[in-house]
Amino acid sequence: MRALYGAVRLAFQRRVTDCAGAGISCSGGGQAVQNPRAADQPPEISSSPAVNQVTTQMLQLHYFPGNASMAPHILLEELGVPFELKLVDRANNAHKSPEYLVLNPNGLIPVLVDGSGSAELVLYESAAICLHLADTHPQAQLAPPLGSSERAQFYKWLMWLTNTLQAALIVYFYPERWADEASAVAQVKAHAQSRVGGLLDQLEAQLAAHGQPWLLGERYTAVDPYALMLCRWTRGFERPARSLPRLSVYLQRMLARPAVVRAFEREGLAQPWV
Ligand SMILES: N[C@@H](CCC(=O)N[C@@H](CS)C(=O)NCC(=O)O)C(=O)O
Repeated sequence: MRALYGAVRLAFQRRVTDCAGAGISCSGGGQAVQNPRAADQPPEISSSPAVNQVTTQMLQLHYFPGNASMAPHILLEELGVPFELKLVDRANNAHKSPEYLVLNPNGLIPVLVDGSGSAELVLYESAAICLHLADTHPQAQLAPPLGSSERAQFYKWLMWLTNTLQAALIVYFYPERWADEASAVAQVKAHAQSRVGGLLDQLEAQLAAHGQPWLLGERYTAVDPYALMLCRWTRGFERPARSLPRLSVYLQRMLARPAVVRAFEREGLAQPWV
């Protein structure tokens, strides 16, 4: 029975998925969406791919494959700590349900629930979750030392990714929120795609400027999975991130990390991943 659940779920996730793909997108609009866990739902995925647990882990990530939950998911895999993935049923608008709105009044994915402190922490905004995971696991060195100029650059890039690149991508995926007429919606989408193109050039220039493996330079930090997540969303663009020479090598380097592979596989994302 479990094998059947797995096959159905995988088939679903191959067909639909992330913000950039056909089917379910960040907008939730477009084609009708199937519910991967509609009938006889299997338990939530546990942190161990081998064992599906129903017990509550101290860290719970509310996610949807390929969505803005991907950067925190990769970081959780990098940390190697126990956590639980809770699939948000976008097909049934679960992210707009009263229960979910208690967790995130914006009705957006992701949410992290962290029960490791004295009081349970409920946190939304992907970048904030990434910062929290880096702060609470200093041994993993996912952020440069506090007060250093590298730390300042780390803040700059994380804010740029979430406020500038992600914001432009969100306009691309939700153009109907910015215009009514079909032609105007198409125009908004085209402008957003063109703006994202210029922003990808900035990422390319940053990699060219230091010639090092990761976005900040020598050191892999929390901004890297964030950049991967957003670059992946451009997969369907006329000029996707993978078409820029340095970004292409960088994305392949990211995809070679075991934690990244684990996250993509557990989300059931089909190849090509970028
Ligand atoms: N700034 C938010 C944006 C999150 C976001 O837009 N998530 C999308 C999925 S990629 C979503 O939940 N969309 C549903 C909607 O807009 O109704 C974050 O980074 O957490």
